[in-house]
Parts: sequence; C-alpha cells; structure tokens
Amino acid sequence: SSSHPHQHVLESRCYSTAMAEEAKKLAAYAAVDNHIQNNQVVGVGSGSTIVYAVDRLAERVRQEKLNIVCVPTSFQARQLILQHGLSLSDLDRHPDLDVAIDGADEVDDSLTLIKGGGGCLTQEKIVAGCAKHFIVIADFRKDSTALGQQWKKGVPVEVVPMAYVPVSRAITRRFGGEAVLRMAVSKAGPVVTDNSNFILDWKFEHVQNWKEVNTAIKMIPVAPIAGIDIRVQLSKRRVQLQAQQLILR
Ligand code: ABF
Repeated sequence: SSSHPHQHVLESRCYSTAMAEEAKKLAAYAAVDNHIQNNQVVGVGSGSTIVYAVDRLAERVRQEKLNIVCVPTSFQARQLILQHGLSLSDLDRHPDLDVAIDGADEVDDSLTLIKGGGGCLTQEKIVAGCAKHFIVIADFRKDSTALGQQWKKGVPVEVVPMAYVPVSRAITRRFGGEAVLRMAVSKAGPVVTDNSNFILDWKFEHVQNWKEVNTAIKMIPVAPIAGIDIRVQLSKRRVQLQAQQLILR
C-alpha cells in the first residue's frame, strides 16, 4: 500500500525502493554498454543513477582495457571518477567531448527534460553542450506525460544569490506559479551549488511552451540557468528508458 515507507505510488502502480534501484542500474548499464566506446572523452553527470553508470564504466575500463577520459559535472561526479580510479580531466584540457552521460528528473514524449533536481544543473548543461552526443539515463519513474506533473518538484533554476528575488518575480510574473528558494535540509540556510549560487524551484500551474520558457529564463539578467533541456539535433535525442518490465511484477 502507499502507506508503506518503502513504496511509492506512481500512475497507480506500486514499486519498491529495491525495484527503483534495479531499474536505475539496468538503464545505466545499458546506456554505458550501448553508447560508450574506446578512446572517448566522456562527460560524467550527477545524481544517484549516474553512480551505476560510473560503476559499469569502471568495470568495462578494467576488463576491456579501455582508454577513457572523464570530465565531471559536479563535485560528486569528480569524487566518483577519482574513487573508481578513472582518468579525470576538465574542459580546459578536453573542451570537445565525444559523449556526455547523465540522469534526469522527468522526460516527456518529445524528449524534453527537467533536470537539476540534484542541484548540479549548470555544470551539467555546460558539459553536455560540449559533447557530440548527450545520453540521458532515465528509468520508468522518469517517464512523464506532462513535465512537472510527475514529482511536482518544479523546474530548478540556478541563480546568482543577490538576484534570487528579482529572478523569482520575473519568472512568476511571466509564467505564473511560484519560484521558491531551495533551503538546506537543516533549514539553516539556502542550498548553495558547486558554483556558489542558489536554486529557485519554480512550480508552475499549467503545461508550458518549454522552448519559450527556456529562452525567457536565459534572458533574465544575472545569467540563471533553467533545468530544462530541449535538444533538437537528432544525434543528441537519445534517452534510455529501461526496466519497464519491473513495474509489471
Ligand atoms: C542529475 O541528477 C540531475 O540533472 C537530475 O536532477 C538528477 C537525477 O538524479 P537521480 O539519478 O538520483 O534520479 O542528473
């Protein structure tokens, strides 16, 4: 039942935490096996799904003696790369990546994504933008018919601290809803990103034109970054939605 602490209800189906972990792992392993090859420079995303991807990548590097260079998208990704003994680089040395691999919060039918629930969106977007191919690992829980409806967490927007009030007002005045400063779990202060910025979580009331929203947010002074990813190049439109069978169990 939905009252069990380790069960969640999604589209009236139940799944356990163990099933969610298994789905993340299956999707991550498939993404690494299908899309990463020898002699590549790989952007490494953030979040809990990417942990499985880096596990698998490190395993393949060892077993197949692959020559892979990794560029991180966050402090977490950097630690993962180091802990797995993978080769760590940066955009100074490797500004052209073969592939970037990352998780997402929601994915709709046109492969528009909400990202940044984990707070690493700015570097994720920069690294993905430097890659020829962008591979998104999303298990069945991330499959969304209308962005924002799945988890009700809204769209994260990273913002320069002194500008969070005007940016919040600019977003809601134009698109409605509310944009709330993300607070630390302790409630002692706001969440501070790897770039020393704040995050606004914009919760909107109705389905939006994501292209318009993305452009409009980018145009607000103080260079905020919205956790929306709209990719038009076919080569970049790859999402690994796996483990559907798990929900049928
Ligand atoms: C990053 O990690 C973010 O863009 C996204 O918000 C999050 C997904 O986390 P998880 O894999 O834990 O669901 O990719």
